[in-house]
Amino acid sequence: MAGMTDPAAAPEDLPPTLKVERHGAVAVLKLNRAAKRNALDDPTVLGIETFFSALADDVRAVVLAGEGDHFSAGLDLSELAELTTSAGIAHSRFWHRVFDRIEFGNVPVVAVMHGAVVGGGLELAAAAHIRVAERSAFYALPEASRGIFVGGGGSVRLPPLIGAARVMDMMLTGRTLSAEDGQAIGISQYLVDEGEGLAKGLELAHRIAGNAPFSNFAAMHLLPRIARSDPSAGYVTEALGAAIAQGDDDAKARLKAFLEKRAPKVARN
Ligand code: 1HE
Repeated sequence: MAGMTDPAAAPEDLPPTLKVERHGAVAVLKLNRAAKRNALDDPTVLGIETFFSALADDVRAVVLAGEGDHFSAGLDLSELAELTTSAGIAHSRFWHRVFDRIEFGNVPVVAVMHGAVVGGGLELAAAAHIRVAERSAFYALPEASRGIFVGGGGSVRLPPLIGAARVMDMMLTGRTLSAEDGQAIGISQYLVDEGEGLAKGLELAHRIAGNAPFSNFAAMHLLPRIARSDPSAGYVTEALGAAIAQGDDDAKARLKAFLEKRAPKVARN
C-alpha cells in the first residue's frame, strides 16, 4: 500500500537495461535492451526487483513497457546455457520472487505490450494487473523448442488468464498468437493501434492512481486470493475487505462527495 514503502530506488541502483520515467503519480519502467529484443538477463530481472521493492511513496501506479520494436523476447538464452540443474531451480525461484513482487507489490501495474511478448516476456506481462496490447503484439511459449520449460510463473499465472488448454497448446506446439487472438482470449484487456499503447497505459494508470489506496490494495491482494479460495472463505475475506475500506476516512470523504453531487457519475460508453 502507498505510504508503507521503502525509500525509492535511485536511477543509479538500476542497470542500464532499465529506464524509469515519472508522470506525476505514475512511474513508467521500461525494458531498455532493444538490441537484444529486451531479453531478460539476471541484472535486468534483479533491477526489476529493486525498482518494485523501493517505489517512492507518492507512486500510485506503474506502467511497464519495452523500448524498441518488442516488449520482450523472454529469458536471455545465453545465460541459461551453462546452468546446472540446481542452479536452474534457483534461477526459476529467483524469477518467481521478482514477479511476485510485481503481482503482490505496493501498487497496480499496467503492462503495455508490443512486438514479441514471448516466453519469459509473456510471464512478466502476466504478473501485471492490466495488459494493454498494441496491434503488433504477438505471443508464444517457445520453451519446448529450446528444450526448456517455463520458469517465470507462466504455468501458474497463464491458465487462469486464458485456460489450461490454450497454455498446453502454446507449450506443445509453440504456436504464435496475434494481438487480436490475445485480446479475444483474455491475454490483454485493451487492444490499441500501433504507437498508442503507452498513452493508453498512462491513461489507465492515472485513473488507477486516483482510486483510494486501500481499494487498489484490496483488488491486488484480496481478489486473486479470494478467486483461488473456497467460496465460504472468500465471502468472509471479502466482507473484511469491504469493512476495512468503508471505515477509512478516504472512503467517507469520497462517498460524501458523491452524495453532495461533487463527484463524477459513472460514464456511459
Ligand atoms: C536474444 C534473445 C533471447 C533475441 N535471449 N538473446 N525466447 C525465445 O525463444 C525468443 C528468441 N528470440 C526470437 O525469436 C527473436 O529474436 C524475436 C522474434 C524476438 C525478434 O526477432 P528479430 O529478427 O527482431 O531479432 P533477432 O535478430 O532474432 O535478435 C536480435 C538480437 O537479440 C540477436 O543478437 P545479436 O547479437 O546477434 O544481434 C539475438 O541473439 C538476440 N536475442 N532474443 C538472448 N531470448 C524463466 S523461463 C523463461 C523461458 C523463456 O523465456 S524461453 C523463450 C526464449
